[in-house]
Amino acid sequence: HDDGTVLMRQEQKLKPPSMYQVLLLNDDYTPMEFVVMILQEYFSKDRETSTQIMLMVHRDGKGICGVYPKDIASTKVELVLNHARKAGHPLQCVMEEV
Ligand code: NFA
Repeated sequence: HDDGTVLMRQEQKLKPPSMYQVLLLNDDYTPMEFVVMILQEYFSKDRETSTQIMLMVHRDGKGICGVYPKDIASTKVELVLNHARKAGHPLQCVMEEV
C-alpha cells in the first residue's frame, strides 16, 4: 500500500478445542450397579465395558469414562453428579484437561 505496509495472507490460527477426560472416583458406598448404570446412560458404554470401567475405578481409585470437548465434559460431570445426589450416593465425577 501507499504507507509501505503489505497485506499478508490471513493465517489459519484456529486451535483445535482442548479435550478433557471425564473420570469417576471410587468411594466405599456407591453401589457397583449404580456406577454401571451411569456409565451406560451418560457415557454410551455397553454393559460389559461399563462393568470393566467400574471395576477399574473400584480397584485403582479412578477411571476414565471418556474424552470430550470442554463444554460436553462439564455437562456430563454436572448430569452425573445431579443423578448421584438425587439417588443419595456420594459418587464423585471430575474432568481433567488432556
Ligand atoms: N467401591 C464401591 C463399592 O464397593 C463401588 C464403586 C465403584 C463406587 C466405582 C464408585 C466407583 N460398593
